[in-house]
Amino acid sequence: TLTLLYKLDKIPSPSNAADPTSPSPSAAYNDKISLIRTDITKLATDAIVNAANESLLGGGGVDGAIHRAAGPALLDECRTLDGCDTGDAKVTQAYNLSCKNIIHAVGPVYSSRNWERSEKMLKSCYTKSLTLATQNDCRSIAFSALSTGVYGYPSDEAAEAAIGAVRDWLDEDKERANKLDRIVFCSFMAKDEAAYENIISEFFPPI
Ligand code: AR6
Repeated sequence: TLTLLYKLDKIPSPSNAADPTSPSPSAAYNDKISLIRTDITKLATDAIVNAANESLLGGGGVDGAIHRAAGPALLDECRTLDGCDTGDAKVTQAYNLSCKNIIHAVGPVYSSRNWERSEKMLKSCYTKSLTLATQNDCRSIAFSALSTGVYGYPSDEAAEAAIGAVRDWLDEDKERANKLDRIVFCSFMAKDEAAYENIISEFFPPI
């Protein structure tokens, strides 16, 4: 299934990736990034990221789809986690899903009056999820478009925060970045896919 993701890449692979003298650090991570529009429960990345709520006890949207596909044992494990703060994430097993772990991230309910807090919380979901993935030996991760459904985050702003946070996390610690081979932004609605496509080259410029 990872092969399938590579085929669906919307970003050209760096043509000079094998050249160690190539001075293009800002593009060095392009071959790790994928955009895909699909049902995230079908992906076989090591980790998938759920758009959960603070109870971690399930809900609608992608959360409902993940709980249905994973089976009731997921809820049993979630009950032991004592919820999760907004902007944070917790990890579980994946039960009947093809991935190894589910990372349950709690995005903010969008507030236009307090967009700075919304952005900080959303970015925090992405960076905490990436760190959790590496701590759990996951080499690939697929994010759902956190907060862009019921929680009302505008797609363009959410895509910018999401991709920007991933870029910052990769740049922060190169050794840690190399623990991840693939980071997938998985959208479900055309509006979210378009938002990612519009902004991706700002953070991962084509070479
Ligand atoms: N695969 C991938 N993405 C999906 C899927 C799917 N199967 N289904 C929906 N999406 P939402 P939120 C997209 O509403 O805004 C829940 O009740 C969807 O198009 O699921 O963070 C939780 O329990 C959208 O882009 O999550 C919380 O209470 C994205 O997933 C609350 O909703 C997120 O939409 C969280 O709201």
